[in-house]
Amino acid sequence: MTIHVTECLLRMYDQHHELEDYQSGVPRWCTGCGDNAILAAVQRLCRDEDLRPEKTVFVSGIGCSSRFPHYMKTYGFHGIHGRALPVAEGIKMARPDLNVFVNTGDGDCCSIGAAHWIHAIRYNMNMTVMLHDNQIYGLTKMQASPTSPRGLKSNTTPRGSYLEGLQPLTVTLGVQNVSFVAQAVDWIPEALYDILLAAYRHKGLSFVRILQRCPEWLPKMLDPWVHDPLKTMLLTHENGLTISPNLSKVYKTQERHDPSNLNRAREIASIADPIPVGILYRNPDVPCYEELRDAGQQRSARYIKTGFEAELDKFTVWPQGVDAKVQQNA
Ligand SMILES: Cc1ncc(C[n+]2csc(CCOP(=O)(O)OP(=O)(O)O)c2C)c(N)n1
Ligand code: SF4
Ligand SMILES: [Mg+2]
Repeated sequence: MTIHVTECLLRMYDQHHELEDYQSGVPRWCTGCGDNAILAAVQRLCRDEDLRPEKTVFVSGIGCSSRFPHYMKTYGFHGIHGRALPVAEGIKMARPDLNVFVNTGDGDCCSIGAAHWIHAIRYNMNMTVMLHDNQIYGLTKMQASPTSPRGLKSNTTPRGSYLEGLQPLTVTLGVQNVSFVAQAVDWIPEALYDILLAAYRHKGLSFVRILQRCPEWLPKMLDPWVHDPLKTMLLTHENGLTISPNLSKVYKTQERHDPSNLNRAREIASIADPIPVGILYRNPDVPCYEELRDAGQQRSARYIKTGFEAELDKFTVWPQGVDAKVQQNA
């Protein structure tokens, strides 16, 4: 097949995307909200990986962070509180060819959506899940979330929360079929970008917990870590995150961690101080549910209609005598 030069140029033009091709609207998040940094990293990733906007979908639940799809010029589904993951799985099942991203808050994922979270890890469908963990319910104005630290005073815990915060990484790493787990922080954009890129490129469900600042309700909570680079532990490895000399100069607390080591990943996951940043676990060999099920096979409208009608017919109350006639003709 010969392709004309103009057609070739047109195709190249069509396939190349700039940042603006992914930007939509003006984010309504508060100034200094960590969600802004996550959005910037994701838009850069889409541009650099040249993701086709019409082949890309962002799914969210409800919360400040769940406004994410509105700011991406791609397909999006701003869903129901806690239900981002099953919606994303449905999309992936019907259209495995799409790039599926999920943006979920700590309330959305770890509280009301906790059951879906566990099963989504087990199903291991190929998608990138970002947990925007600000350790509070932001949108509904400051209720404690499962990841809130012990002692946090909030509208639902006026005397301080009684329980230690749930650690999303240890939970995820404990689920059967887990295939990719990483941690990032919104205030180190270079590492955030590299981790999201590795997550996107992983085949399977990649779960990235991002510690995200909420200056509106918890203005100083993460300050000790933001202002003291020694309180961040970069996880480096040739099969994980390789960091630039500049970043290495600033963040001197480092551990060489091989992401294939699940036991060490589980130990690292429970470290709260210093905050581990990097890829904790990666296993590219875990099968994806959509492949096990041969998802996305094109079925004709007629095939679907016939199957649907057959299902409904099971519950039909036929007038007397008709039943036998139907059976004769069946
Ligand atoms: C079924 C249901 N229950 C409760 C709510 C109220 N609600 C909306 S957002 C939210 C919490 C959001 O917190 P989080 O997921 O951490 O997101 P953030 O706003 O912090 O980004 C709650 C409880 C709702 N919208 N729907
Ligand atoms: S309330 Fe918190 S999480 Fe919500 S937009 Fe403002 S800073 Fe961000
Ligand atoms: Mg939250």
